[in-house]
This record gives sequence, C-alpha cells and structure tokens, in this order.
Amino acid sequence: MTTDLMHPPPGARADWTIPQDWARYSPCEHRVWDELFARQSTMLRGRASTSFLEGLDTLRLSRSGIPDFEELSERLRKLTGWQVVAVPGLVPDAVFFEHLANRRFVAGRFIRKPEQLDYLEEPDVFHDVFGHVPLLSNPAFADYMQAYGLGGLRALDFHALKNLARLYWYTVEFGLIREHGAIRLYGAGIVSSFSESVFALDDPSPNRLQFDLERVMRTRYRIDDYQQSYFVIDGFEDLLHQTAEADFAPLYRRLEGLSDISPDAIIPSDRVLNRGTQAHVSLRARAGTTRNGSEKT
Ligand code: HBI
Ligand code: FE
Repeated sequence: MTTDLMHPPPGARADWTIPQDWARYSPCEHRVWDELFARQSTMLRGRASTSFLEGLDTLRLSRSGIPDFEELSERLRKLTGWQVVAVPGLVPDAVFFEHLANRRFVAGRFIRKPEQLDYLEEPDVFHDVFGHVPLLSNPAFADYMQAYGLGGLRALDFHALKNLARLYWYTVEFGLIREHGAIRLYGAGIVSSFSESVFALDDPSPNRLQFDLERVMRTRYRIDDYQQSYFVIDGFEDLLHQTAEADFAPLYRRLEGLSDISPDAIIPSDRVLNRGTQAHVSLRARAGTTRNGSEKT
C-alpha cells in the first residue's frame, strides 16, 4: 500500500490523525492483538528492558484486545504527558516530527491480518502500541522522543533527515540496552517481532556495538530484514544526555564530510561487543524475493 505522502488521506485531519473508532474493531481483529500480545509478552520476560516490561504493566496493556487510545492516553498523560493518536499508517516526516515534538505518538489504527503475523510493511497498531508506547512511560525515554521530534523539525532545514532517521532506526526501532551487565531489547521493531527478538539478542550473525551518536548517524540500515548491526546504549538517561547535549549544527556539517558506513561494517573506533559472523543472509535474498535493501529515506 503506497501512501501518497503529500496529502492526508480522505477522512484524515490536516495533521493526518483519524478517529480510532475503537467500537469498529471486529472480534477477529481483537483476537489478532491477543495472539500477538500473548506470544510476545511471554517470550520477552528476561529479554526486554525492565523499563519496557514495567511500561506494559503500568499502562495495563494486556490480552484484552486492541487498546482504546483514549483510555491508554489518559494513563500515559499522567505519567509523562504523552498521548497516543490514530493515523492511517506512515505519515510524512514533518507531520511525524510535529506530533512527537508535542508528545503525541502516532499509531496506525489498522491491525495485520492473521496470515501476516510475522512480517508486515507498514507499522500497524501492534507494532506502534505494543512496540513503541510502553517506553513512553519512562521519563528519560519520553523526553528523548520529544527531543527527537524537535530535532527532526530542525533537521528539515539542514537537509540532515537521513542522519536523524538513522538515529531513530538504531535506537527507537532496533536499539539494545545494557542492564545489570546484560544486554536487553528495547527497540520497537525488535520487541514487536518474535523472530527478531531472538535474533537480535542470541544470534552470532549481527554485530553488537557500543552506541555512539556520530557513528550511528553515518550508518545505513536495511528495511526489509534483520539488522546486520545493533547498537547498545548504557541507559535511557545516557541516550538522552548524549543527544540532548549534542550541538547538531556542527555535527551535521562534520557528517557531510564523512562517508556512510555500511550496515554490516565494523570500523576501528568501534567498541565491539560481538563481532558478527554475518551468516544470516537476507531471508528474501535466499528466497530470491529481496527488494531494494537500502534504507527507506
Ligand atoms: N510515520 N506513522 C509513522 N510512524 C513512523 O514511525 C514514522 C512515520 N513517518 C516517518 C518516520 N517514522 C521516520 O522516517 C522518521 O524517523 C523520519
Ligand atoms: Fe516504529
């Protein structure tokens, strides 16, 4: 489904939001949520960041069907001032940043079909709400996400969107975190995927590298398969500190003079936690159905 990112779709407001219309979900759609929730919440115990697991509990996300965004936002607003608003799917970057800058997380209203349990192209309500929302209950991460939105609005002027999208990709979507000496999951793209929740933590194939802001902003990513490198942060406060303190204007200028780093590469300045075998070849390449594996921006 290629979204025309120039105009809000029919029925959407100028900011691309739509009514969630919770009563319109069918029992089958609620069952898809329940099945995904049961599978992920079980396997993430001991794998996902404690802040993520606490967020599931605090926000009372459970196996009781697709959450009502109004009720969810009421609980979330009390904790960190964030709310969840419904959108039809991917929204333009400028719209996305504007919402984040105002502590509104845009969540796809639709849910995947039962036969799409393991992979889908556009973020649905399970990826967005189960994957992204629990950590918005963590004050440092909630501040980071708003700072990201504000930074995105500024980056639009610097034409530095590519660098910023990589930061989002390797933290918010596919980030790992060190907790009590062990590596845990926190990226929404990982925790909402059964197979990548295993791959990102246990498989010898991908690199696992210490997070470094400039290094991540230079690193290209794959959109249609597991990541070939994952970056580990020391904590959400540390991530917030590294980014909120950064002066992006000179950083963007420096980045213009530096080459991109390919997703599977290790460079001399890396602090390597796992030197990946890169044995995992794209599932789609093997099946001969790989699409352009370069990043979406
Ligand atoms: N739109 N609905 C939605 N969800 C996203 O995660 C999203 C988006 N638009 C742009 C985007 N993410 C990223 O490309 C930003 O990092 C720029
Ligand atoms: Fe996402």
